[in-house]
Amino acid sequence: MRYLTAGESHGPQLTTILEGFPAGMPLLAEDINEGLARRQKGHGRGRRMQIEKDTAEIVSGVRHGQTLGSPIALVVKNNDWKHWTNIMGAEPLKEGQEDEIKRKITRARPGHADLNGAIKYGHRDMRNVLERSSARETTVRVAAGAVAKKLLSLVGVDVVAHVVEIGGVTAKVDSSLSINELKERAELSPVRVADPNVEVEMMAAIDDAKKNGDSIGGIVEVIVTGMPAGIGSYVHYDRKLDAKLAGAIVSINAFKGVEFGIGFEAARKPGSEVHDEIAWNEEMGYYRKTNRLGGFEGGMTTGMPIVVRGVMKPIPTLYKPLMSVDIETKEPFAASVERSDSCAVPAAAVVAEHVIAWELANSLVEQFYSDRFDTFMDEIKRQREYAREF
Ligand code: EPS
Repeated sequence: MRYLTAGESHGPQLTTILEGFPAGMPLLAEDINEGLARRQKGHGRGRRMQIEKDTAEIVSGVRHGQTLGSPIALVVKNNDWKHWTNIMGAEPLKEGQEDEIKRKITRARPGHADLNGAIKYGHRDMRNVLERSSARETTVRVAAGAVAKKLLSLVGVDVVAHVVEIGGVTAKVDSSLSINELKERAELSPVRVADPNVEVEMMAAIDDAKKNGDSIGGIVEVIVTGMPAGIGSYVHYDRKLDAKLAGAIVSINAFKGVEFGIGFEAARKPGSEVHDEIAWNEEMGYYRKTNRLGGFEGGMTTGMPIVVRGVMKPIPTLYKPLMSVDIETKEPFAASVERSDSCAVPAAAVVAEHVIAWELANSLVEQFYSDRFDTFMDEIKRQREYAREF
């Protein structure tokens, strides 16, 4: 499967085209809108989220609530577009209209795509870069991932994300919580954290950052249950599923690192405390007594829950800007100040959940390919039975 996204942050709409879903899969706009609404939430978001109310329109590939096997096109309109029609219009500017548009952006924001993007594409107005590099694009990545999540839910795979750290405040998550309890707790939290004891402290850290014109980052965790064992591959580097998940996480705006299971902690422990012992019983088939490797061995799923974490740097748009250089004069200047969020970690957790869902759905479609959704589901069922008895 593959998907493309198109759209500028303040353009008329965001679009995504998804290819490769089997025909006959149930799909409703509300399956997608739930994810979009969850992405808009979170303490620390700026004013833009009060302007938008993201909903997806399914404009092709679905008829009477079922996928057709043809490309699925989804559109999310930008409500803010009405304030930007002159600045962002596709038509050439008319005589005298130059005065109507805002100043050119010539002072790159450190940590953003602004300067590198301007050099690469030859843009003298860095708005041409920031409109597309904006995390607004994650809206349609969530829309695409929501269709993937629907496929996963129909074959018994559950994906949930929660926040485990914001601005140095760390959650202690009760490991006996079921995935559903975790999901419920995170959903009720304004910072998407499952540990109620740190919620207030996290919100205070966000408020402090905002008051100081600053921003803070954090760590999100995605947990997946129900993936069959043996998905992915060990035979070639570009078929390793954990590598694809790692790529998906680091492709989210502002994400700088990724780990599975105990992650970087593995560097500090002997092998006997890192690897998971293998066992078998009638009900589960093969399982691991622990899950320190986070659901992967040799680039393939083990059948244990997948546990993947990603680290998000603080958003680089600062109301207290860092120093930069004006590309017109080459003089030192404070970077441009643009409207932004002071912390988007809770929203980014939702994005992480959806980009992981996409990779997992893709891996299943690749391994159990069928043009028809019913036979695709049968194949997965057969695989589970086979793996249990193997
Ligand atoms: C973003 C800047 C802000 C955020 C935006 C990401 O947008 P604006 O420039 O319109 O204030 O609100 O995030 C979204 C619009 C979104 O939907 O998540 C940026 O520069 O990355």
